Amino acid sequence: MASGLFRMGEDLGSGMLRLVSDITGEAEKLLNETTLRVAITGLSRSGKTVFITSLIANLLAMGRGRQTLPTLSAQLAASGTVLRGVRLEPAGTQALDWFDAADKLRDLAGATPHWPPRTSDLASASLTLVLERTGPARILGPRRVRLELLDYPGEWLLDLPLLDQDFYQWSAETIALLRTQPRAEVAGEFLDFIATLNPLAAADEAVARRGHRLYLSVLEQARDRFGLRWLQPGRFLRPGPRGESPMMWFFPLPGDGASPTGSLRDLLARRFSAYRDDMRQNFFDPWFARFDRQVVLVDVLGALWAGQGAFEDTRHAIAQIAAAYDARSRSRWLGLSTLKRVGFVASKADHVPAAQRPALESLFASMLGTQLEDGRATSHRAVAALRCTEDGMHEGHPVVLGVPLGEERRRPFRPGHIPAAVPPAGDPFWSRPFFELPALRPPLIDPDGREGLPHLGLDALLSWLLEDAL
Ligand SMILES: Nc1nc2c(ncn2[C@@H]2O[C@H](COP(=O)(O)OP(=O)(O)OP(=O)(O)O)[C@@H](O)[C@H]2O)c(=O)[nH]1
Ligand SMILES: [Mg+2]
Repeated sequence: MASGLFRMGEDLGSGMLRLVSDITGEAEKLLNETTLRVAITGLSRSGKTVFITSLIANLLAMGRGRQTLPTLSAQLAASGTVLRGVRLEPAGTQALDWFDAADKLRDLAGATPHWPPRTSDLASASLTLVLERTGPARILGPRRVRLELLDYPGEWLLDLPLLDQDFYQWSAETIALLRTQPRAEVAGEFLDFIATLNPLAAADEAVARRGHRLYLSVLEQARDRFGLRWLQPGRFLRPGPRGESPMMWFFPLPGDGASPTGSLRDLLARRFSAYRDDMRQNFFDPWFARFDRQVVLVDVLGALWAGQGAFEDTRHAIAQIAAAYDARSRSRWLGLSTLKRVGFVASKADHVPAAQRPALESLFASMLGTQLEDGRATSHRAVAALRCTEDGMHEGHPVVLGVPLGEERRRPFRPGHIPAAVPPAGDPFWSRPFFELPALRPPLIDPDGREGLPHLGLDALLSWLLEDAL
C-alpha cells in the first residue's frame, strides 16, 4: 500500500515534471522560433524542384560557413546577425512524402549528372536557420527561423481557380475556350462528340468514359503540340500516386438548369464536385490556406520560345492562379493575409547572357502587369536556381556557354533579341524564328553538393524575401 502510494506520488511527480518541461518547451518555442511557410509555386516544368533543392543546398552550405549566398550573408552581417548554423529537419513521422534533397543532389552531382524527375506527389521539407542574438537579448539564447517548403506537381496548381466554380460555369468557360484557336484545332473530335449527346438522358458509363478520354486527349495535344498551359483539371494530366479514379471520369458538357437525378449531366456534375472537393480537402486546404512568403516561378523564356499562343496562355494561367491564390490567402473576416512578400521569378535565367537579363526582368514585369501587385511587397527577378552556363563572347556577340543535355562539348548559345516588354499581337517579333533554348546539362558540382550549387540571383531573392524575418 505504502509502496503503491509512493509509486502514485512518483508518477504524479514525473507527470508534473513532464508538464512543466512541455510548457517550458512551448514557451521557449514561442519566444525563439519563427516558422515561415514559403510557397514555391509555378506551372509544371517551371523549375520548382530544382529551386527547392538549390535553396536547401545553398542554405546548408552557408550554415557551414561557405560563401554560397553572398547577398544574404552581407545582409546578415549588416544587421549584426550571426548565423550559427542551418539544419534540415529530419523526416519525423509525417504522413506526407519527404522532399529528399540529398537524393536530388546525388543525381545532380553524379558522373553523368541528371535533373530530378517530374514531381508526381506532394513532398515537404523544413529547414531551420539558427541565429545568434546580440546585446542583452543574448540571454534568451539563439533564435530559430524555420522555413517550411512544399513541392508538388505544377499541373495541380491549375485547379486552384476551379475551386470557386461549379460544373456549369466550368463547362461553359471551357467549351468556349475550346472553340478558339489554337485549341479548336485539336478539339474537333471532342466537340463533335458532345454535340451528339443528350445531357438529360440517363447516364451511360461508356459515354462518360469516352467523353473523358476525348477531353483528356485535347488537353494532352494542347500541351504537346502548342505548349499551352491553361489546362484544367490539372490532375487529368498528372493523376499522382492514387492514379485515375472514377471521380475523374467527367468532361465539360454545355447547358444549365435542373439536371434530373441519374442523367448524364447529373453524373458529370457530381463527379466534378467530388473531384473539386477532393482537391480542396487533400491539397489546397492543408497546404495552400496560409502562407507567409511566396515565390512564383515562371519559365518566361520557355513561354517566349513556344510562340505567342503559348506565351499568352501562360500569362493567362498565371494571372488566374494568382487571383485565386490571393482571394484564398486573405482571412475571411478582415481580408487580412499573412502573405507579406511575393517574389516573381523568371526561372532558368542562365540561358541568357548577363547583358540581356535586365531585359528579361522587364519583359517579365510587363508580362504580369500590375494586376498581381495589390499593395503587397512584390519583386520581379531573373534567377537561375542552378546555373548551367557561363557568360562569354562569340563572333563579337555576348553568348552563354553550356553543354546541351546528352552532349559532351560546351558550345555557345545566342538567345537573340529579348524584348523589354511583351510585343503586341502582330508584332514581327512573333513571326521570327525563336532563339535556342536547349535543356542544358547540370554543371559539375562536388559530390553530394555540400559546397552549395552555382546559381544566379538566388541570394538576392532570399535576402529580400526573408529580410524582415532574419
Ligand atoms: N538551365 C537551367 N535549367 C533549369 C533550371 N531549373 C530548372 N531547369 C530545367 O527545367 C527542368 C524542370 O525543372 P523542375 O525543377 O523539375 O521543374 P518543376 O517545376 O519541379 O516541374 P514539375 O515537377 O513537372 O511541376 C529541369 O529538368 C531542367 O532541365 C536552371 O536554373 N537553369
Ligand atoms: Mg517538380
